[in-house]
Amino acid sequence: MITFLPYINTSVSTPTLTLAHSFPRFSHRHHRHKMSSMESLILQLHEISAVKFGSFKLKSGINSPVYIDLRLIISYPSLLRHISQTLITSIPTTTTFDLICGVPYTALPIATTVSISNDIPMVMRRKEVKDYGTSKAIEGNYLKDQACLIIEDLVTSGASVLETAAPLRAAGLKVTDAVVLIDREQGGRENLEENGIKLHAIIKLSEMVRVLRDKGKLEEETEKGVLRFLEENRRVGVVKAVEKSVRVKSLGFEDRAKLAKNEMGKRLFEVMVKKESNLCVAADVGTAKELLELAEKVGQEICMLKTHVDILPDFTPDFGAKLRAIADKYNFLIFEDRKFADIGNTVTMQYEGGIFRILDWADIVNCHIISGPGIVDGLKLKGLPRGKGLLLLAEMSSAGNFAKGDYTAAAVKIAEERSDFVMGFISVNPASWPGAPVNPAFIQATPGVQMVTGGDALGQQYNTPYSVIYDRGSDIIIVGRGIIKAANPAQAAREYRLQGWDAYLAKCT
Ligand code: S5P
Repeated sequence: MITFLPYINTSVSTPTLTLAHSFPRFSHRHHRHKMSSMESLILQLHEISAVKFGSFKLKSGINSPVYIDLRLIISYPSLLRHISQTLITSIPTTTTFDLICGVPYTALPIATTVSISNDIPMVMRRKEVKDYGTSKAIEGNYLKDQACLIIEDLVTSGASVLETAAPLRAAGLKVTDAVVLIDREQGGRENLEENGIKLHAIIKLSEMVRVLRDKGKLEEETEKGVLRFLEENRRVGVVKAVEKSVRVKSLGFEDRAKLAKNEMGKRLFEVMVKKESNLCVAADVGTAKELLELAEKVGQEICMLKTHVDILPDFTPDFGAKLRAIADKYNFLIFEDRKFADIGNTVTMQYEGGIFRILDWADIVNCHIISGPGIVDGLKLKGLPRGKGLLLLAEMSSAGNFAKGDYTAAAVKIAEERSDFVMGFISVNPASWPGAPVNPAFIQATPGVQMVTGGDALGQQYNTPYSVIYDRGSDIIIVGRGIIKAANPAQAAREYRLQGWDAYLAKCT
């Protein structure tokens, strides 16, 4: 029978309660006994053989001289309690949260123990649900914008934490922190940081081997072998880890340019490749003057500039030519977000006429399909002979919108039947569409993007560049206020471009 070292828990404090929404928020005091508690944990984990030394193949495909199997801890209730208390008391006081969520499956009992002994509500992520858009992906009660702390047993690349963070974020929860029992120090911290998640680790693998060596549980040779391994495998790509388990490599934009039937779609793919940019800036500024200034500032970073020309009080007939000059200088396409919605005959006139004469200067326009396929035929009549492209609004980013299910499927059908003019979709989660991935000849462009998830007061809902491109299967991030309201829009555009492009590369490598 195994005897454990004494349970060290004298400094555990009750959670600080402050009201956030209708649930209490939690933060935690310090852990006076961190070192001794940590050492004691390490020894106990070693004693139950949750830590093994030898040669083991990891989920990420690499061979490791150390293997950690924390599933065993459920057989040792006092150890499970010890781990749970140490985890929760190790989080900095500045970190507040409303809920906790364990990464399935090993961390579920840990999260449950934390929940019941600290009276913190828990939510659970259903591993088998693929569609993050439905509330069923997350079990339990929660409110939008509540902060959720992720609890994990072991982090290597951080892929599992990200797989849990994505549906939580998609459900409107804020995920900014994760606490883990053991950090294998193989890039998880960095990968998570890049995705806006701070990792709090109780035990680092290098510390663990040092403690075991100090306590005479490990040969010097073994310790050296593990430390060498860590040195040589500092970064396990999060992508590789995710791909191995759930993903198929996506086709690159170069190949998709060849598949595109619409000329403007082909050109957009080519611009994206050339500029290494899948960023579209939504230039929703107050005047035409500001818009042209913004286009100069962000031109270098974008593949496409999106306009709402009907909001510009100082619009003049030469606006189109001026914007075209900037677009040519920086090699980006102009997308007038007109959202046509009328019958075919009316939209032909709206496209071509009026004071805006959109057809003269916009490379791309979009339309709803609420009126049926005739709207596409109408726009095509005018646009196709002039080499233009059309995006169909298959989904929308705003809360409570009706563009889903059969409506989205109808948009795909209309696009397939008119792929000489339709170049793609405005979408939110194309990876969740029935039959996904849809025809790669089509481009997916997604609005509702900011560096952190959330929304505005009028129903807009935001996802991060990574989650939009990588998890939700889109191609282009459309960013408005995240860039135009930034202190330095040029720099913000650069940051969004890098994030968007990294996420694209992650899908294709
Ligand atoms: O569903 C949609 C479709 C579009 S085109 N949701 C959207 O937000 N848009 C547009 O994207 C919207 O009109 C705005 O120009 C931009 C989002 O701006 P942001 O400031 O919220 O990033």
